Amino acid sequence: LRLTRDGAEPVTTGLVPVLSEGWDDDAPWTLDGYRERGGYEGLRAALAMTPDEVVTAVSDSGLRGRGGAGFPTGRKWSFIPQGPGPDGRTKPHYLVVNADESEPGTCKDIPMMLANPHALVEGAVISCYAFRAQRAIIYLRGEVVPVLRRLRAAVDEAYAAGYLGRDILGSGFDLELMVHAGAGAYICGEETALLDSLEGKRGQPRLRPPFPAVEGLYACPTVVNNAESIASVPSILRRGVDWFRSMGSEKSPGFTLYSLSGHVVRPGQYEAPMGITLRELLDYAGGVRAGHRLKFFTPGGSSTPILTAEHLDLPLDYEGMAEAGSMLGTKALQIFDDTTCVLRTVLRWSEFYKHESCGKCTPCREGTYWLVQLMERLEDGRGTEDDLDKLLDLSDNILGRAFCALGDGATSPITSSIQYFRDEYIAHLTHGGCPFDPADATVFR
Ligand code: L3W
Repeated sequence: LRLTRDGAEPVTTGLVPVLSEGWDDDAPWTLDGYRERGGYEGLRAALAMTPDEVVTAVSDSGLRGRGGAGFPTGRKWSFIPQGPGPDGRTKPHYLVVNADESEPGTCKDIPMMLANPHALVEGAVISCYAFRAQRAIIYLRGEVVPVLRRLRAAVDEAYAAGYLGRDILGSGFDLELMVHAGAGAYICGEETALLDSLEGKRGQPRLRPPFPAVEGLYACPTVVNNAESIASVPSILRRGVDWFRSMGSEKSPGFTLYSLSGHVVRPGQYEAPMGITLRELLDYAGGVRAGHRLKFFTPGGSSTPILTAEHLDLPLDYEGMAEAGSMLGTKALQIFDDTTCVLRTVLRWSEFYKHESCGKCTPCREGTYWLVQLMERLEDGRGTEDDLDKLLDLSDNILGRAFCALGDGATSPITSSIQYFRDEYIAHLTHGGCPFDPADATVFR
């Protein structure tokens, strides 16, 4: 463990269990277990400060949204209007925790909430105290019933212990927190579709602006933050801004959960300082499975452009991934070795986006349908080189023209795979189908 720095350089190496601390203990999810690890000390520290001081601490820490976009958390909180509006009325404020984890390959929030639900509850209380909200809702992916039970049990424990409800720890601050289960639509992870879903409507994205911070749930100021972002807050209050900033880089400070899946020896969650490289994470994960080499990977789920072995030594942070032409996203590192057919993988993702497109806007609704048609033809060996150009043209017409990030995300695996593996696309055409020996290329068939 290297939680502090000795020299001038921030730590960007080694594993740093913070949210994943105690995961191997017996029943780490109980309130007692959490308190033994310092749980709810961050809340006590926060309640000894003014709400504005808490916002300042989180802003100064540099914590950025862990759901994919990396928006500064403290800045988002500071957008919440305080005091009466022009009509003299003060609207209620809401915190909505986005725990609708559904991005392909993304698997960090669910294990985090299973093992450490109180970190999320404590983070929610601190956050609501900071931007003066008296209602918090955790919007959970509906399929994960064990997580729903565990979160609700943690919320009950927190109410009984005085961390939720009226006059929290004698501070005079009141907060009601509820856990809501979604109904299984990927689009409801988009923050405004999520809000519509919570209001009982069909989950479809809203036009922004107004951003939720101004007009969110029931047209009231609402902070929507990813579950990992909120669960990271208590550690900042407990251990301090300097401690948080001792990890990662100036623009991407702190620790985060990296999820490794696919062709690695030990898939799972690896919590490390921002900016660790995939090469180092692969060392912890036992490397790519024996006898094979890395072919490509996603840095943060299928919506982030794929990268290849030439990017193994780049920092896995917002700047490093942008420089490589990709995005950090959800830090869902899906590892694919040399037995993988790129086209088959991309087609599988395209089918996902087509299935999950909510249909509200034409570029995404029609575009994802045509992406699948073209990808099917190419993968099957029935396409032409013109189809490749058509795919790129179609992607160009979806990117930036869809109502929300779903359309953009659908184009990422297509354009990036053509960038790095055009030869493999051509090989499918000349070979009349997948050129891999089916005995080797068993994956994803
Ligand atoms: C107030 C402004 N608020 C921006 C807020 C905005 C939102 C946040 C980020 O997409 C990405 C996407 C996926 N006043 C504001 C403001 N905000 N300007 O900041 O906003 P934005 O539009 O940059 O991104 P987004 O729509 O939140 C998220 C990528 O994440 N992704 C998918 C993730 C999926 C999951 C999951 O399943 N759990 O996380 C993967 O990479 O492609 O680019 O809150 O309101 N002026």
